[in-house]
Amino acid sequence: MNDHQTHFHPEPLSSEESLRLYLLMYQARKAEEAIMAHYHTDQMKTPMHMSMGQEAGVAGVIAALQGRGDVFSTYRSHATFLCQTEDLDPFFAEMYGKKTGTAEGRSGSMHLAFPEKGHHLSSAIVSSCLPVAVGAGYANKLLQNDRMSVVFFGDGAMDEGVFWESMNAACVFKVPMLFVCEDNGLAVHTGKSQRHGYKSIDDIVKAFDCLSYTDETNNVESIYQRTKQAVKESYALMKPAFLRIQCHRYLEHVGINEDWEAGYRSRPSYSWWYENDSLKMQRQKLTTVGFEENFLQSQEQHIQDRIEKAIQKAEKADFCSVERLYAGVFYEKN
Ligand SMILES: Cc1ncc(C[n+]2csc(CCOP(=O)(O)OP(=O)(O)O)c2C)c(N)n1
Repeated sequence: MNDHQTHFHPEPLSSEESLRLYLLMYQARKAEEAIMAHYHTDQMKTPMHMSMGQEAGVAGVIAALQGRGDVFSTYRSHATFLCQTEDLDPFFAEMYGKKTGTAEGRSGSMHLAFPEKGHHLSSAIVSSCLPVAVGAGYANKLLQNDRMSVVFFGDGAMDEGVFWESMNAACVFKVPMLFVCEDNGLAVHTGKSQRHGYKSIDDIVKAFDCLSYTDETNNVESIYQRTKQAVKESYALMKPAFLRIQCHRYLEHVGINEDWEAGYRSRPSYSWWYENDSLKMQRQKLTTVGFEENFLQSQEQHIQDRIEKAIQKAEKADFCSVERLYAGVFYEKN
């Protein structure tokens, strides 16, 4: 914990904020459950890197930015995209490869982008969004537009040189922005101890001239509060903020299934994460702050209905024309 974090005494959340956080996570979780239910039809021609289990970090951070975030993400970006845009139609259309998708169906699950709604980029190339986010953060600083660049990445991104260059540049140029490390401890099947030549992400980040925060609670409200603090302090001190969120990836690296039989991890060692599932915890919280069961169920049903409608629309939509297939693709003629 950094010195400034000892003064972390957040205001209690309003019941509306608690509800909003839950519904953001619920939408991401149910959208992925719908993918799991429909994937076997083989109409979604895209590999799936599922966010399931990691929703609290994404919803907490994005909600804390209150619409002022410029979001950059990884290929594991279903939750990021849906929490930022709350737009199910282009999301599912892209999964089905249809022209109403975010990239006219040409890029699939790993490259979701909707700049008009603040979700600028996701990429299959590990770490590649980091320098772009630093550039956006620097532009925001010069423009004084009250927006905040935020880049989500996994602990595996720290295995890439460009991570260190991006952190360095953000610190040297005093860019107020958020680096959000979704630390699930794995790069595909390889744990941190086999990849990192240092013992602690928190300790090594503290050597930079930036702010650093850690959340290991899997509690969306805690992450929301911590991000609000990080945003405030990042602007006040004109420094980047690094937020490490400990999390657990529920499913296989790529695909819609569990993979305990692969042998690189065992379910019992993750029992805490299932007992403290972020959605389960937040739903319990909502009942303790007075939301009626009927009301919560109707809110959930509304989201389920929107997901079903988005899938139906995506199934019926057209593919983009052959002429559009290479539109926007950069190449040089010899
Ligand atoms: C530049 C680059 N190097 C290697 C890969 C192969 N690769 C795909 S996923 C992955 C692991 C990334 O782990 P992490 O960043 O922690 O993300 P997570 O999958 O845990 O969300 C690697 C090395 C890649 N896609 N890009």
